[in-house]
Amino acid sequence: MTTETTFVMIKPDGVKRALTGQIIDRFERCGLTVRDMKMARASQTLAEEHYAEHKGKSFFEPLVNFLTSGPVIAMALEGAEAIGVVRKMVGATQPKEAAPGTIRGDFCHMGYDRAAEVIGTMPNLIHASDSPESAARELALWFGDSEGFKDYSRCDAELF
Ligand code: 3AN
Repeated sequence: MTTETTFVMIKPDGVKRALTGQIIDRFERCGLTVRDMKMARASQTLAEEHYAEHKGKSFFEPLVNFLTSGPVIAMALEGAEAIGVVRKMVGATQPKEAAPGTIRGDFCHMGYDRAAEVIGTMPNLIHASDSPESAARELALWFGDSEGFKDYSRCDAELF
C-alpha cells in the first residue's frame, strides 16, 4: 500500500448547499487524514489553471465561471492509495451516472440536470485529483509549497 496525498475540493454548490460537514465526515470515517484545509474563493487565473486540461472545450468558460461563483473548501487528504480511494468515493463525473453510495450519487439528484443546462457545465459538488501527477499539480496550485500539517497522526492510525 502506498501512502498518497490527494487534492479534494468541495465546489461552490456543495458549500452553498451546506454539505461540507457531511462530505468531510465521509473522508474522515474511511480513515483519511486531513493534512491541510482552507476555504477560498478561486480567482479567474486560479480557476483557469485548475481546469487547464479543458481549455478550448465548449464548457471551459462556464466551468471557470461556476468555480469562481462562490467559495470552495480545498483539502489535502492523506491515506493508503488515497487518490484512487477518494475518486471511488466521489463517483462518476456525470451526476446521473454516479452510483448510490458515492458522494455525487448520494447528493447530486434533483435539479442537477436542469442546472447543467442553465449554466452550460455540470455542477457535481466536488473535485478530486485523478492521478499522482494531477494531485502534485493541484496541491501546488492551491497550497503552494506548504507541506500542510504533517506533525500529527490520527489517534486510530494503527488500525489503518
Ligand atoms: P472530474 O471532475 O470527475 O474529474 P473532469 O476533470 O473530466 O471530471 O471534468 C471537470 C469538470 O468539468 C467536471 N467536474 C464537470 O463540472 C465539467 N465537465 C466535464 N465534462 C463535461 C461535459 N461534457 N459537459 C459539461 N461539463 C463538463
